[in-house]
Amino acid sequence: MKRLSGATLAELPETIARPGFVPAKHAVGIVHLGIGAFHRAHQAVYTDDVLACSGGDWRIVGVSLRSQAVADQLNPQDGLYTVNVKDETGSAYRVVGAVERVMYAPGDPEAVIRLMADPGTRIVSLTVTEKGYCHDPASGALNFSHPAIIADLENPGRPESALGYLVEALSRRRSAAEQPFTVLCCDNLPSNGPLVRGLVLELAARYDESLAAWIAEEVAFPATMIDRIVPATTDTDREAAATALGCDDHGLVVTEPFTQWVIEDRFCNTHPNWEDAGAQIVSDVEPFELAKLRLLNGSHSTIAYLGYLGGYEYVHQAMRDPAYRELISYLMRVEIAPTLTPPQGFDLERYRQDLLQRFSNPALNHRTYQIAMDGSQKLPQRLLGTVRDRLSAGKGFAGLALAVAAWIRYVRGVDEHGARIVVQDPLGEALAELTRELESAPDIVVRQVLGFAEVFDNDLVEHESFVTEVVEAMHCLLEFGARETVNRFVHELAADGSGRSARAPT
Ligand code: CS2
Repeated sequence: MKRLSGATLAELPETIARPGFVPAKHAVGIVHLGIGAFHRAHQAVYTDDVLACSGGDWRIVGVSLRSQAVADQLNPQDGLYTVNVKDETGSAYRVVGAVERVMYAPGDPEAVIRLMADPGTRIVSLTVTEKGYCHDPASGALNFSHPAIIADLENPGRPESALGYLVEALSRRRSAAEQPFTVLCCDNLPSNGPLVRGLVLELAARYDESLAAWIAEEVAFPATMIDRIVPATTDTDREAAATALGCDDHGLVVTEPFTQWVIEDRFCNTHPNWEDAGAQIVSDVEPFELAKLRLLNGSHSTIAYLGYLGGYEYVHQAMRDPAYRELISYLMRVEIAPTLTPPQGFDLERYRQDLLQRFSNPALNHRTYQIAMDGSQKLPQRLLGTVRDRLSAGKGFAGLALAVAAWIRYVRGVDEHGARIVVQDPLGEALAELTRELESAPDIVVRQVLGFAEVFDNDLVEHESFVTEVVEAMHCLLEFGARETVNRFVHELAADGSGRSARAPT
């Protein structure tokens, strides 16, 4: 079958939306590090809309830091790919033309640095996942013993990490007396802009204090809140797309109708008018970010661990289980929402209802296993900050403790039938070691894990009430399994007038 490309674009059926601009007429203004499915379904779509409505030289060169796969998918297609938006009411396809090409960084790091250093590049954006920042997830400090950071320090002209690329490219901009690019982090990290700024400054200072001072002075790192659920594309998705398009698309991404992007108004160079495409540019992103990380991602991780352990392959399957749905609804309403100060015009209750619906989207096969990945990097901002706030407010956190227990049970690496779980996590080995005796000595093991400072910092294990609650949840998980534990939990909520907070109606 033919493949999607500039040459086949005109042959697509009329029902397929295509770029509202002539791609070749627009130069590149954005270099994006980590061009995975999320970027293609989110920032690239906003940029595609801006190109269509206000033009400008804002096409994107995607960079893959680790794998050749996306370059192989998109380059033979002239950067074109399709976004398939679907839910229970229907499915629509749209071809995106914002991406010019994809570079595989390890193949030619110098070419990537040169492009980033080129004054035409006014934004370098990133989605390299939480672990791509080579930092300690609990403290936010750069991990100088990370192999990629060691390699970058030895050989700055041939970086491996995203931070290494940023520092080297900014250094060249400075040497050439050129205006720097804005660094736009689009990963689900707390205060993502300031966090990345801190990491870049830490690394830069190791090379040259004056470079760090220049970056601190001249370069903007806006914070962002990014939101769109984008499961990994499957062969079934690709087959359905081939039928709809009449050609193969190796770069297809599948997503939900919902999309949101809130960007801090802090740029050191020009930027596309993403507002024209529905993004919000605001002075303070933090309240949006906190609400999203805690309500959406915190619930997502809870569904992922309890769902995976309970035998639910997909998020929507777990959400069809009334007990799971009730637990997630309760968690958001009673334990998480009260820790948030919503931004003006942001209706938390509405957001919660929408999330229950988004998680239940039966057209998206979002694997619990996919979300369960890299938990050590995700837990602090998704669940543990909320636990800390609940502790200091003297409020209950039984649902959060259950989620943490489920994570510990998951990283044990053995499922409820004794089969191996392939735990994908940069700290997976240390966690496997820590949890080896979980079944025989749960109390000791839970306490040890909660004392694992890379994830929990040093404070949480000091809170006896928290430790006890996680231990109790673990006993339940080990004795009854995840599904029965969730059942019991919601029954207790229904019956309970004390201890745990009152039952939350869905
Ligand atoms: C998910 C997120 O994989 C995960 O950990 O929780 O990717 C989630 O789908 C997005 O943040 C939604 O905006």
